[in-house]
Amino acid sequence: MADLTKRFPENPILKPSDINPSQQGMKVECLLNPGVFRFEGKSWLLLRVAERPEQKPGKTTFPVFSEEGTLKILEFDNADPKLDLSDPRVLRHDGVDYLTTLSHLRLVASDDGVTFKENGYPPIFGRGELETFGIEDCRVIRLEGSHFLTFTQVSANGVGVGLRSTNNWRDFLSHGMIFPPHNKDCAIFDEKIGGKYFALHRPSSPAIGGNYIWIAESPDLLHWGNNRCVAHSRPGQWDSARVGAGAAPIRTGDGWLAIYHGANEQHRYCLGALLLDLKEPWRVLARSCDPIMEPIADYEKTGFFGNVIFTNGHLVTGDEVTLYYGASDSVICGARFSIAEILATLR
Ligand code: MAN
Repeated sequence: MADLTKRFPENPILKPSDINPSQQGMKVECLLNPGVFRFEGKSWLLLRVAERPEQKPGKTTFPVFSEEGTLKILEFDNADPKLDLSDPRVLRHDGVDYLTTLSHLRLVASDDGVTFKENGYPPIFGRGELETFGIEDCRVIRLEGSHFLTFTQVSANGVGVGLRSTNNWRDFLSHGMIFPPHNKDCAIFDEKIGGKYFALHRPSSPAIGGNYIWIAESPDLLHWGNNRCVAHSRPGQWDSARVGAGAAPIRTGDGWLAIYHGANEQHRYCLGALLLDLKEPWRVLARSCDPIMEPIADYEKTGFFGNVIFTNGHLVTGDEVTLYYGASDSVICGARFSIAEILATLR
């Protein structure tokens, strides 16, 4: 089946060479998975910028932050028998895992939703012992006059979900880690339901269970409880290995439309959708059988990590969702969907 998307003809709209490195000695290797929001009459992307030094022949060189926030460069010899380089995103040395790049978040703005440029707002870096390997894949919502950011925090302690808030995108309040390891893909609903905040999140259970979408509720955005499992990966299907929420679910007359990513054992990432009950959002009313979007364009099939479409940001105008996504973990792209068309495919 052809997917339901109208891709931007301008895709990719941003590539690594469009963004300056955060400091001398770093190279922007990949742009990925932007958070999306409106602010001061413009559309904004909060890009994930993945950097490392230019690679030297025979060596693998990558940056990490110390707990104090200084950048350290680590280097391994590719001939080292203790080094495992089988995944371009992660390396393992002597049983210890690292990321091959260090990610921070960068703001770009646009008047037309297609041409995005940096305009003087500061980059957002990982800080402290829970973010020494960087911060990634940020969801942004607006609630009660502030923007709230949920993002993946990575360090040798594990992978969890951090929360920060801001009123002006220059000063940030850190609310710490709200979902401890292993957890990522946290999308807070952008309105309260029955007087409570709700968030989709994705714990990983290595033995019994798997990489499933869960929902939690909170009185204050900081303390989350009453966790329930919402959606499993589905053996033998396109989302057989892992599923994870995209951006905040979209309120429709039929329920909350939650766009999610699903990957199979070959790490092919597609998008699908869930329809959640408006009042009891832990109840799934319907789900995509086939993906609503698959990696079929060249820029989605080849890159730093090919065959990946990953979204954590969109803007909604009436029936139209303008979805922004990372393609092949390399470049930023956009696509448009009709909400009614997605709903019509759910079973
Ligand atoms: C994980 C995350 C994403 C990334 C995909 C595909 O789900 O690290 O950031 O885009 O893998 O590599």
